Amino acid sequence: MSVTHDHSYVEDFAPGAGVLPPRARLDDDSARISLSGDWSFRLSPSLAEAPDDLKDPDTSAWDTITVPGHWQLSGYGAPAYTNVVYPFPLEPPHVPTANPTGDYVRTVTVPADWDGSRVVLRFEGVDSRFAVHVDGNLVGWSSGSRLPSEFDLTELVAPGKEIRIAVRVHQWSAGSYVEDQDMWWLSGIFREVNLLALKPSAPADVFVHASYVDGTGTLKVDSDVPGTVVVPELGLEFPTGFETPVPEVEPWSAENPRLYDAVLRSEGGEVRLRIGFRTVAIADGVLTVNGNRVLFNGVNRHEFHPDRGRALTEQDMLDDVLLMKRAGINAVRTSHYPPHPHFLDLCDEYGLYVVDECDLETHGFGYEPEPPALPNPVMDPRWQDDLVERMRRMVERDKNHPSIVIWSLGNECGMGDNLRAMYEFAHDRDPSRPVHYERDTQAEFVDIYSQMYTSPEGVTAIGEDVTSCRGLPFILCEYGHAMGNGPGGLSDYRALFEKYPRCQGGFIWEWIDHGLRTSVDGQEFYAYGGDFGEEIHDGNFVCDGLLFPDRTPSPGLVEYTKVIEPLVITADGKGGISITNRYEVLDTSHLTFRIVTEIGGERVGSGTLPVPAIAPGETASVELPPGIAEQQKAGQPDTWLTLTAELTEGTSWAEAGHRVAWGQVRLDVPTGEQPRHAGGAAEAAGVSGEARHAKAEAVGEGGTATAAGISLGELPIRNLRLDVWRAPTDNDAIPGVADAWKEAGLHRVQHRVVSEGVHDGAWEVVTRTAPPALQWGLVATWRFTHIADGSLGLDLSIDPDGQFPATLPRLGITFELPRIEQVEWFGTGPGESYVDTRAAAAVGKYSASVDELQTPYVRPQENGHHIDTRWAVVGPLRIEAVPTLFGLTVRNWTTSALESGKHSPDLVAGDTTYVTLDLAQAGIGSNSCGPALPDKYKLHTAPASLSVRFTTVR
Ligand code: IPT
Repeated sequence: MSVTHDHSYVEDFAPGAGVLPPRARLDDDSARISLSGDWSFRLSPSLAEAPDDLKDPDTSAWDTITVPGHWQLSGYGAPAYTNVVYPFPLEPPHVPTANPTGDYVRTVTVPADWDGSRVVLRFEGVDSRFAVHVDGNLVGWSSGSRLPSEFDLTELVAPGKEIRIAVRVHQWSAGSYVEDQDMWWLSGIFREVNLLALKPSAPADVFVHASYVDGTGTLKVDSDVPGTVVVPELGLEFPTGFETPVPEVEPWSAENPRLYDAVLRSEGGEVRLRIGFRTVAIADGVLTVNGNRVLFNGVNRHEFHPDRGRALTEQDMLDDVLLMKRAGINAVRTSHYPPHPHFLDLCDEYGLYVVDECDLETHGFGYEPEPPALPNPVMDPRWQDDLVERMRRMVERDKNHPSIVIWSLGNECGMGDNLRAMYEFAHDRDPSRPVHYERDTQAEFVDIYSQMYTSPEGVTAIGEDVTSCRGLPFILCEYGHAMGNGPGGLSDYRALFEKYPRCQGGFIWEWIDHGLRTSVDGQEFYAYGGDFGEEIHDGNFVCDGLLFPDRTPSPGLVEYTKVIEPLVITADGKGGISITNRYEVLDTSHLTFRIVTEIGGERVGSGTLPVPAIAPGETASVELPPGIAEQQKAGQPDTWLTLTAELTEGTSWAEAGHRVAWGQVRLDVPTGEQPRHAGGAAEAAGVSGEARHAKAEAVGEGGTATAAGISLGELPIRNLRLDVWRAPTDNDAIPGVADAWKEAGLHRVQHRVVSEGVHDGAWEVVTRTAPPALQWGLVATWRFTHIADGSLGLDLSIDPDGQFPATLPRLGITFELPRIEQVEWFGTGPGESYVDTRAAAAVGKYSASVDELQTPYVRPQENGHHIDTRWAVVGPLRIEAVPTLFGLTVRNWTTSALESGKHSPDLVAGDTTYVTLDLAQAGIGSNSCGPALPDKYKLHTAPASLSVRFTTVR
């Protein structure tokens, strides 16, 4: 048990010892041996229990582990999730004695022909701190989990001989204090390890400077070993260290990521370079790339895979990039650490603007702690070397990526001199890129004004006051918290980014849900905080992405895609179609425009629409082809035209035919009065609608209606009742909105029949729906009428009574049917939609199974609503809105099961289907981390009515 060798480095403030200076990651022809694969592995629960045998370990009894990987996802220890709080006591630089220690050992033979080369052992990422031993010699130690470290082994190896590498990795270290990112705590060698042979006569560090100003490029390549730069495509050949004008060159941008292959030749070898000419500038408070204002349609990306954690494969990274490009996303903030370098290669190649963020967060200390609270590490001089070194390691590694347009110091550390020192390093070393840090709230030193989760009103104020914060360009480095159902209200932000030049977009929080694939009793689900027995944790706050853990797009990504699409297609108000090009550099000539017209969801025509090339920023009005203009004149109800812009030819990121934008125009109403939906208004705020009194007899032979339910012929429609509750979304629950609704008793209302009888030719039932113990209620009058065609009409009117709550989660009716499988409807789809998440909902006719109608949010919650439904066929029952539209929800479990479920296997279908027709439902918002739901999306309690007809279909 005795520890004889020195482990004091675990709690050292320094960044490392015995490590080589950072340099650019190069694609060169130096020899290398990948050390990915099997290593011998042993996990000790604490440092004290880790045997002191790394000089000559007997690994015969050890396990085998795969590198790269996290030990918690390889069968050792357990993942743990906290957001802000540290899972250990705050007494930097100390860490708990129970500090899991992973020892990795493997051998490798240094090739005989490596004689004369420097032999370097390179780690791309080890979490959180590690020491390297080679053949019993301690080589050094390093820290900075998401940063590379290199060790010079030259003196310790002999060509042709085998060496034994032993790496001791510590779960906790002084470094953990500055790596408090909102994610799983996962340890180990999680990125590649390589053994490199560097020839002294070959470049080891290169800095490419490629700019583009006023149509002309300039190129200069600095190299630690001089050589010649050759760019065959440009006919260029010139020495390193010299600046060369490049007159005929295409610039690099996210939309047109033009790269030029180049090679740097030196005596000792070649370095392949991919050069993108581009200039980032800030002028008049606007950030430009090549002179064009950029609007960041961005996302915050953590590295995540549900089985591998942050140990991503190249395919995982490509999947992310392709999904982003196909969604029209043009920017990524690498929250909150430098990503695997291959991801940046992909961003260069496919075209994504990158905010490369340093591996730094100290959120759990508070922003500006005052004594006696401990200083935040960014204020404490003992951390300065480590923090500046972190910045240096990122900038040096990544400086040659054209995709990186902004450096970011880190996230959520408050303010301190160490940040200023980091800024100064980055600014001096690379003046070509602005530097970002959101908690420098007054922009004392940073080059960009940045906030997170600001309300639309807040963004408006910043847009209006162009001199605030030194007049710098403004971005939302985080907004649109994509936790669970949502985010809502994205269109409101987009409008502001277009209105105010300095408001240059933002980055949705975040890209992917970090749910870890787990199974219990043979049932698979995605685990979140607390599922591994953590004592302190932050539950499902780790699942707040636009993608589900398996990278399936959530409705949030579908919505975001629509909100940021590069063209806006609407009615032009003059009988034609207006198309606005929102691209930064592309015109529309790469797109084919397809028209489909439908009447009541049935296709009546299709074709292509010739559209002249529209330049970026321009709007064109296009006349409808003659056939369609006639349909428009005919004015049949629910005649819709859908215009889709598709890629004419395939690109590197999508096939020909990929849809980049679409719009719908309703042809049967004057184009000046285009509705956003099928039919009349059903706004969340106050539902109106004429009760339609069918000229019919009171419910007779065909259907029966009582307070308990109705039946249509043989079909029982059970438990028909008013419904005012939804399973709280994360955006309802976290800010306490759902608790306020519960205080008003909305989750447990009771129903009382006040009266029933025949009135004015209808069977009229009056009910009062009210919570126990409270004095308010909703009085509903249900008028059932038998209609000549055999259907049953329901005219419902609702009046709140007493001290009713100001807002409701929903106002609808719910009933039960014997279990059904399939639903067809005419309204909005194909995915779910709510009043503030309906941009992507197109009017049309859809069909889906009840299973398909459920959105599998990692923590079960309200989902699957379709706003503005005109009619639905739910199994044997047809429901038609006359004339008001309803929100449709169909599921095979109750709201209360949905509410109490912790993971998807908790939701079990029974033999009953629950159908809810909403008069209105509250919007979604993004209040789990963001502003309150805007008033306009709340459902204000007010008198309301609904008219529907039920028919059986066989
Ligand atoms: C913000 C963090 O920067 C981010 O990492 C994440 O935790 C996000 O919140 C919530 O999911 S910080 C918050 C105080 C606004």
